[in-house]
Amino acid sequence: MNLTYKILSAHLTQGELSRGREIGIHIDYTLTQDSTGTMAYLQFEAIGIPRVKTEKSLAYIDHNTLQTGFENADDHKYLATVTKKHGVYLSKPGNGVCHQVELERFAVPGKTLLGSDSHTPTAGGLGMLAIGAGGLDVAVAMGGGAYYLPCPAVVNVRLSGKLRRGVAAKDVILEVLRRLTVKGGVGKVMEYTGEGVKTLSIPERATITNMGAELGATTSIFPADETARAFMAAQGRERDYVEALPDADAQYDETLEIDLSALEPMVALPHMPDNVKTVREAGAVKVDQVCIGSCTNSSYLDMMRVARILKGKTVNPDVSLVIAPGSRQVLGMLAANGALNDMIQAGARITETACGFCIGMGQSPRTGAVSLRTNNRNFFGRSGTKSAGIFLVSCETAAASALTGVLSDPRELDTDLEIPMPAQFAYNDNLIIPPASPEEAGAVEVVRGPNIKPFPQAKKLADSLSGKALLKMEDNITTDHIMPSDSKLLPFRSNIPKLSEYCLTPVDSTFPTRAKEAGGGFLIAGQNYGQGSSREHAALVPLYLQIRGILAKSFARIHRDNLINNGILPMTFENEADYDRFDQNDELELANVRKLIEGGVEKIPVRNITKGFTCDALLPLSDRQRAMLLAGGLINLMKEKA
Ligand code: MIC
Ligand code: SF4
Repeated sequence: MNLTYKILSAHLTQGELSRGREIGIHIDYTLTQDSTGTMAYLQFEAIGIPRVKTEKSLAYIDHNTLQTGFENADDHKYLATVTKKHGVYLSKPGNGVCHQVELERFAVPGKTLLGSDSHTPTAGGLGMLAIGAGGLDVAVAMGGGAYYLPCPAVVNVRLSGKLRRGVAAKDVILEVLRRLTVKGGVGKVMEYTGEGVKTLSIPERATITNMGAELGATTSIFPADETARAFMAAQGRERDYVEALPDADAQYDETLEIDLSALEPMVALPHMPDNVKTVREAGAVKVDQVCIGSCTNSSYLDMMRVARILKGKTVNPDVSLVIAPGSRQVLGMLAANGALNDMIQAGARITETACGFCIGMGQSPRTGAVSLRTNNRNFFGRSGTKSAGIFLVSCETAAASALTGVLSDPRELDTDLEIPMPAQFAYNDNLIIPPASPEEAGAVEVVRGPNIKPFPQAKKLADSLSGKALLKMEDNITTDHIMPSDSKLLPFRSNIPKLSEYCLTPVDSTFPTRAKEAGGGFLIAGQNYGQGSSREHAALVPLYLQIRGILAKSFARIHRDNLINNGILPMTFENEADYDRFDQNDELELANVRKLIEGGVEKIPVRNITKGFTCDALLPLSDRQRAMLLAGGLINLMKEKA
C-alpha cells in the first residue's frame, strides 16, 4: 500500500478503498481559522453537540486581524468563547498562521486532520493526511462524524536529485503546477517519494504540500522519516513521532518524475498559479512591491534565507518590501538571533504574523502594480487592487528582486543560502488557550456581536425547479470570484446578507441586484468552477440569493461538497459542447427533478425554454449526498434524522 491508502484504511468508517467511490473516514484532528471558523462554530452550535469528540481541535485567529471596526474583534470574542465552551483549543491572534503553527506544534504523522481552510494539506509535510473542507464538514467532524470523500487516486511524485543553490521547494511545486495545471490534481492525492525526499527539510516539504491545494488535489503527503523525527524532536514533540512510510512495493495510479537538480527558479504570472514560467523566461520585469510570508513560505528556514540575502543591503528605492513571518515562534527566533534586524535595516516593513497581504488584509499594491509574492494564489483582485498583477515566487527570488527592483534569479547572488535546521526551536504554547473543563463549560457564556447574523438554510428540494441562467462564466472561476474577500469584506464573514451584495461582482457587478430581482435562478460555468478557497460562503451566499443549481463543465472538490451540503445542485454538462448553447438570461427548467433524484437518476434533463431545446446534465451522487439534496442540505438532513 502507498502511504495515503495506509492512513485511509486505518481511518475508514464506511465504504471500501476503490477509486472514485465514496468513503467515510474518521477524523482525529480538526482546525478552523477565523474567516471560515465563525460560520463553522455557528453550524456546530446548530448541530447541538455539547463538546468536540476529536483528539484535538484547534481554532486559529490569523486571517481577520486588521481591526478597522468592531466586526473582527467581535468575531474573535465569539471564537474565544464558543471554543472555550465546546472543547476547542484557541490559537490567539499574534500566534501565527494556522498551517505554520499546526505544522510546528500539532501535526502528527499518520493521523487525519480536517481543516476549514484549503491549505490544511500543509501538515502533509509531516506525514499527516490533512484535508481542507467546508466549515460544515469540519463542524460535523468536530462532533465525531465521519468525513466523506470520493476515494482518491494516488499520484507518485518521485523526486530525485537535490535542489541547487537558489532553487527552492516553491520552485518544485510551481513546476508541478506548470505540468499539471490548476485542475490536474482533482480527485487525487499527491504522494511524494524517492531519493530526493531526503534532501528536503520539513518546512520545504510543507511548502510543497501546501501549494498542492492549487492543483485541486484532495491533499499532498510526504513520508514521515528521520527528518520528520528530528523536526519534531526540535519542537519538543518527539514522543508524538511515528514513522509513516509507504510499503516498499507500494502501488500508485500515476507517476510523475521530478529531478530536483534540473529545476530552476520559477514564477507564476498573473492571474493563475499554473501560469508558470522560469524566472529567466519571464525576464527582468520591473517590480513595485515584494511580499514575503503566508502559509506557503514563512518558516524559520525561509525567513533566515531572506535575512541572509538582505543583510547589509538596502531594498531598491522603487520597491516596497513587506515581510510577515509565519508564526510567533519564527518571529521570536529571528528577533533573538538578529535576523529580524537585518530585515528591518534593509528596509523591510515587518507586519504581524498572520495571513495579511495574502488575503488582501492590508498591503494592497498601487494601481497597475507588479507585486512579487511568496504566497500560493494570484487570483484576479485578491490583493485588493484589481489592476495589479501578482507574481508568485520563492522567498529567494522575492528577496533578490527586492534588492534589484526587477524580477531576478537568486542563483546570481553570491550569498550562502545553506541554513542549518535548529537543533531546538524556541517553542512556547502560552498563546494556545485550552478550553474549559467539561464541568466548567456550562457556565461559559458565548459572546455574539451585532455583526453575527443567522446563516441561510436551504429548503427541501422542490418538485421542479425553474428560473433564469443569471450568469454565464468561463473556466477556472475561483471562490475569490464567487465571494471576494479582502480587508473590506472579510469582516462580514458572519453576515451573509451583507456579503451577498458582492457575490460574483468580479465577474459582473450587476449580478447581486439581478439575482435579487429575479428571485434566484441558475448559473452556467466552465471547467473547475469554484477552485481555490474552502470558504463555504461561496455556497451560502448563492443560497441566500436563491441560486438553485449550477451547470458547469466541472467543479472543484471542496466547492462541490459545499454546494451539496447547502442544498444547491452541482450539475455538469453530459456533452460539454452544450455549454455553447446557453446564454445569460435563458429561461431554464428542471421538471420533476425531485422525483428523478429520489429515484437515483443521475441524468437530469435541463430544458432551455428560451432556445427551445433540452440537454442532459449529470448529477452523480452517493446515497448520502442524495439525501442531503432532497432534505435541503446537511443540517436539515441531520435535523430530519434526529
Ligand atoms: C485562502 O487562502 O483563500 C483562504 C482565505 O485561506 C481560504 C479560506 C477563507 O476563504 O477563509 C482557504 O484557502 O480556504
Ligand atoms: Fe492565510 Fe493565505 Fe494561507 Fe489562506 S493561503 S491560510 S489566506 S496565508
